Amino acid sequence: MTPATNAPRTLPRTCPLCEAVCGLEITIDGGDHVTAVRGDKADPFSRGFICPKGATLGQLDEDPDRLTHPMIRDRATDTCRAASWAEAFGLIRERIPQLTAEYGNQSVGLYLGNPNAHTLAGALHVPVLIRALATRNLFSASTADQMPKQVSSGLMFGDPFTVAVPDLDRTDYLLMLGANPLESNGSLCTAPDFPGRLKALQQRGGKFVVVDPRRTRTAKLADEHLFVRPGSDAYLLFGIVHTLFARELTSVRVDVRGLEEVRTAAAPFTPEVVEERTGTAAETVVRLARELAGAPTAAVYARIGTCTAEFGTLTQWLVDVINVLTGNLDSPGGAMFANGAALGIVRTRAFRLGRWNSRVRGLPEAMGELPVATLADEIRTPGAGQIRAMVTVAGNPVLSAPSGPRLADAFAGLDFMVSVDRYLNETTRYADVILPPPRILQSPHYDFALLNFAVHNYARYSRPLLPLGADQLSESEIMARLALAITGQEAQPGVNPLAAVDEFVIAATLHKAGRADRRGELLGENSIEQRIDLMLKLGPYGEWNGGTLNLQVLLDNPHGLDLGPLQPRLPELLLTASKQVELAPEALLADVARLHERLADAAPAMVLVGRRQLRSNNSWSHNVGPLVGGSNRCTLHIHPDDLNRLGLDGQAVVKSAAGAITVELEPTEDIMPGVVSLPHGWGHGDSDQAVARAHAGVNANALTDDSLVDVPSGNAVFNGVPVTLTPA
Ligand SMILES: Nc1nc2c(c(=O)[nH]1)N[C@H]1C(S)=C(S)[C@@H](COP(=O)(O)OP(=O)(O)OC[C@H]3O[C@@H](n4cnc5c(=O)[nH]c(N)nc54)[C@H](O)[C@@H]3O)O[C@H]1N2
Ligand SMILES: Nc1nc2c(c(=O)[nH]1)N[C@H]1C(S)=C(S)[C@@H](COP(=O)(O)OP(=O)(O)OC[C@H]3O[C@@H](n4cnc5c(=O)[nH]c(N)nc54)[C@H](O)[C@@H]3O)O[C@H]1N2
Ligand code: SF4
Ligand SMILES: [Mo]
Repeated sequence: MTPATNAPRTLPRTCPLCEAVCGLEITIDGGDHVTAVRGDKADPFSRGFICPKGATLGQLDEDPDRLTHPMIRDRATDTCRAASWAEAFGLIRERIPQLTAEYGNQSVGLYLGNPNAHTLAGALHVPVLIRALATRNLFSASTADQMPKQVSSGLMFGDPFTVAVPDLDRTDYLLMLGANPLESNGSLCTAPDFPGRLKALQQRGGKFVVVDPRRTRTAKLADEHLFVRPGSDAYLLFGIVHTLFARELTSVRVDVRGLEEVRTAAAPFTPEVVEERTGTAAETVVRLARELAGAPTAAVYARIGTCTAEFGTLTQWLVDVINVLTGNLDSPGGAMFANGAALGIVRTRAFRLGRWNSRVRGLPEAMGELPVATLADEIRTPGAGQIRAMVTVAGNPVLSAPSGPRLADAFAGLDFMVSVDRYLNETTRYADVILPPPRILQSPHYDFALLNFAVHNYARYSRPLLPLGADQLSESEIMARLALAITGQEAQPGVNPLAAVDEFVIAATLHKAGRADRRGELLGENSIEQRIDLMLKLGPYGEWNGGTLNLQVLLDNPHGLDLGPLQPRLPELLLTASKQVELAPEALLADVARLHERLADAAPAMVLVGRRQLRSNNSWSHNVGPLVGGSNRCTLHIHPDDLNRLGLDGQAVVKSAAGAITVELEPTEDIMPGVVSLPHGWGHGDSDQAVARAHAGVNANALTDDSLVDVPSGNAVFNGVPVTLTPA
């Protein structure tokens, strides 16, 4: 790649691995080898914080098992060989248009994985691919993750991206459910050094309470930890809402509609009813309500443990209902809305749910997507509109989607599959063509998505630290070329397809902004930078919007730019028809009946939940030596009482409605009796990645069941899955 002619250098760059967006200082030798990664002390947001994943970013980036050339699979022998870009795109250009000509656009499905939220290509150039495919069979990790929050925000505020985050640095009281930021570093709450921010909360006299069926590292730091039966958070939060009304503790400070409807909906969920279902004592429910109402400022925050559950959307809704009822929504120290610096998609119409439905199960569309829990159905069920080919970008749904092995079977039966991925892995092994992105350090970085969920307004742009090699394409260019190939087109000689895409977007954006004559003023080395400059200039701090921000300002501040604490943003943000916060959206009130009905069902004797591990990153960090082993192993946490009661030792067979696996047991007092926990992203037994194969683990999603979803959002259910355990 780069000849070793440079002097060693240390350069700043944002870490792209998780939502904490830490600033890093990366030392590179004379060539392209990373010799050290440290936290960037000059970053005003992360202030030098780094975790073990960030510290090993160089090893991940230089992983000898990563793909460096396009790969083409020979179906007869099921072997992959390196190919040229021309051959790879040529094959796609031959196969996909054939399928769409015969079976229509719906015959090609698209799955977008988590790293798309962390790459510039994911934000700026995946949309081109979506437009080229023009398929309703669009799926992503969002419906295995945060869709319930986005649906609830969409219904309450009119925009699914208007997501309130706890004002972590100023709050006096934080009630946190189903999140473990000491391991995950936070999610839908961009907060580098989350642990330090929680300690600061305590040091300034505040309190934080964790609700989790496991006594996590976060729970141990907390002032109080409450065990909760998996999947029962909506009852707990309804109990708090009930109490706020019953004891006249409400102090609503934003303009809302539907207060009485919420009071009525909460009426049946008395603290006593809640105790029965959640295991949380009635007086604790009442005390939590009093503490939330009485604290000078307070915020409720609930994350993946509560999203990927049977009542995910109701839970997320109730979080914001409580934030409203206690006078903390959009108020400093409460739950607030960040103001990202880059102009995003300008929405003018209120969010609508279920504009169309999935073909096989009739599940509702949300944000243009269908639930990943029905992807296998759409591939396997014959008929008009059946998916016959797939494109996956930065995803590993065989390990990350519910009923993963069923999805693997479905992929195996496809006519054609293309994956854009760093690795040949559990998912991409079914692809006919794999297109590899370049190294992380060869890619530019700006957190278009995550900075809209930050606990402090901030912006940072990183140029690529290393140039592309002669035979490499940027991931953005891969998207542009893939979009062409899918529509049967070839790049015109002398035309860079990426620049053409960017030019189109720039022209349209300038036109919409009434600045068509300003094209010549855009700064930047290439069309991507010019797009960023444009989004910054038109953004809330932008030079073309009464402010000073543009690309040059970020280039002059390579360690990041502090844009100040969160500010109240209502009512301007509201896109609801009423221009009020919709506290009781019909689609959610309708789902309360389901919650109520479930009260009559007996709770299962044993349920499965997930967990994240500090040195793990979903499914794709297990090939980095220093990250695997020790505490980072794929074991089933089980309470010793359950272990003894069931006569288990060493390993157990875990069975669910969806499947069975044999797994190593790890007894711990830190989990509720009646609950077992298995991390996801493991199951690398057949992997070509040597380190990952040696630490294979098992696929937790062989147990999760794709027939179960959170009804309003269609989100997958990973927590509270009924299981039985028997000796292995
Ligand atoms: N049981 C259970 N299942 C879960 C969860 C759980 O808690 N429990 N969590 C869910 C959640 S929150 C999520 S977000 C999903 C994640 O689900 P996915 O996004 O499907 O899975 P990842 O493991 O993140 O896989 C990312 C893939 O992208 C590739 N990759 C990495 N960087 C890049 C890049 O820059 N470009 C490209 N093109 N590829 C790249 C990796 O090699 C890997 O194949 O899993 C979900 N699944
Ligand atoms: N180190 C590391 N960091 C990561 C990731 C990773 O894989 N590893 N993944 C990233 C991704 S994609 C995401 S989305 C975020 C997620 O970030 P977090 O939301 O913080 O995710 P977890 O650490 O899995 O914490 C979820 C907690 O929910 C608990 N839980 C399970 N079921 C229930 C329930 O029914 N009710 C309640 N109240 N709690 C429950 C689990 O025991 C667990 O402790 O993390 C990101 N950061
Ligand atoms: S916390 Fe997240 S962003 Fe920060 S260094 Fe670790 S992986 Fe990177
Ligand atoms: Mo996620």
